[in-house]
Amino acid sequence: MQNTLLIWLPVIITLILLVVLPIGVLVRLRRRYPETKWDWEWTDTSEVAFPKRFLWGVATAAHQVEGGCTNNNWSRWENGATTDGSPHIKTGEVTGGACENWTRYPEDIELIRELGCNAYRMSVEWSKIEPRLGEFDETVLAHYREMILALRAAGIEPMVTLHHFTNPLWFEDLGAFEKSENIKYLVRFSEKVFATLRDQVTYWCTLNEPAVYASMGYFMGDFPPGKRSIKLTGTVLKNTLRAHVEIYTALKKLPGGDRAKIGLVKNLTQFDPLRRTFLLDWLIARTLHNLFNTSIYQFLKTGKFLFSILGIPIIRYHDDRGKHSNDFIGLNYYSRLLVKFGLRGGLFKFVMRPDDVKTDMAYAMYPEGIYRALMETSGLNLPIIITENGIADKVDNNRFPFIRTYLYAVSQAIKEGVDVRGYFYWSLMDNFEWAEGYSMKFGLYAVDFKTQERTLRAGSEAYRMVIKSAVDG
Ligand code: GCO
Repeated sequence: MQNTLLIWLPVIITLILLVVLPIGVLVRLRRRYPETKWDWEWTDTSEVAFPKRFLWGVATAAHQVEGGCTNNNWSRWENGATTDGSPHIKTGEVTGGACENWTRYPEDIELIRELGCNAYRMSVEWSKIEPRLGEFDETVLAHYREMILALRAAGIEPMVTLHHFTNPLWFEDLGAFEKSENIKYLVRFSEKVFATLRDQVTYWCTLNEPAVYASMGYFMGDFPPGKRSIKLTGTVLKNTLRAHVEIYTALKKLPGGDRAKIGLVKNLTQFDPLRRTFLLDWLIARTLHNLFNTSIYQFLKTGKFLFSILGIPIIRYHDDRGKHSNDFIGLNYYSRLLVKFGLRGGLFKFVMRPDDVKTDMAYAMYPEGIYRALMETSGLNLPIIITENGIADKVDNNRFPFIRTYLYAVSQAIKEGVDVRGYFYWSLMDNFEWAEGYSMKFGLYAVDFKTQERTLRAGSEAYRMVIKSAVDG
């Protein structure tokens, strides 16, 4: 009897380790993280309901639309090339005049009104306001104040983003967010802008997408400064979150700070396993989701930031103020990424399924994902404002169904009790899409960059219709 046990024991242990345990883990993972797929053939996307006092907006960012952003980390990056000589911007373009929104903003405000929008999210360009360390250009601040007053005069609620990926060259050359001692410069800049606009601006976004800024600039290397280090990525992400807390704390102390509604803007991209019965796909997907989504939400919930891989901590940081650093959370949502493990090409790659409806960017439409993102974000117990959602669609085939299906999914989350206060479509008009140059057409209005003519796309009608029916009731 004892010999039989000794012979069979290793076999039993092996079976448990290689079969029973993995199956148990898979069952738990599939149950805890369902993929959510709806049958759109049988869904009436006109069945939507939104709160009466809802922000219906469009979003842009200074560097992408204004023109004349010539002294920041991106203008230098756009004129640079990788070690093999290929340009940093895939199309070889530079921002240049962009949409000339710096001078054409009165016309653009009219376009916002014609959509039926009551809100507009924009950013202010740090390198124009503070071209040299400590030197603030009052004419630039006055220009932004004129823009805000014009929005107000048009009955449009402004939302101002203080940091949207771009840094003045002097800040970049000091090491930007690689060094925590540089955070004070962004705080001082934020206080200066707040003092200029606080009587007109209620909604403030501190930093746009810290995880995208950190991962694209310090891990993928596709954004400036083009570094590739997981440790630096964690450090920069930590310091951008510290900057968010410091800005929130500083602005709340200023006159008008108590009335201001201030929040961080988080891009939530789900990382899902391509093969839901394959543990390695799950392992990588959950690791990426924890690094770039959960680590930030945990900090905003608990004040504890843990940037770790397979339980091995890379960066730890603790600041209890993190728990109380938002009056709302800005959510940017586009899609999810399907992860496929592979030994070739760096352990994993992002893939799409044959039946996916592809966008012009390297991801597919996935309206159920904004529902999932809202449910996950509601765990912060904060009002949510969708600060970006849109599609790059040059031929305008999918813009109409994109808007209808994603807004249906938002409405479903609201029906289930998620506190959504507004929705800003990305973007008002075609603009400079960072490393993609001008190739990606996100605009509700197409822009002819030779003539600067704006033309409303047919697919954009969906947004006007939804706003009209929501506002008219
Ligand atoms: C971002 C930025 C925007 C982009 C938009 C489309 O998420 O990268 O906030 O500036 O242009 O999201 O990719």
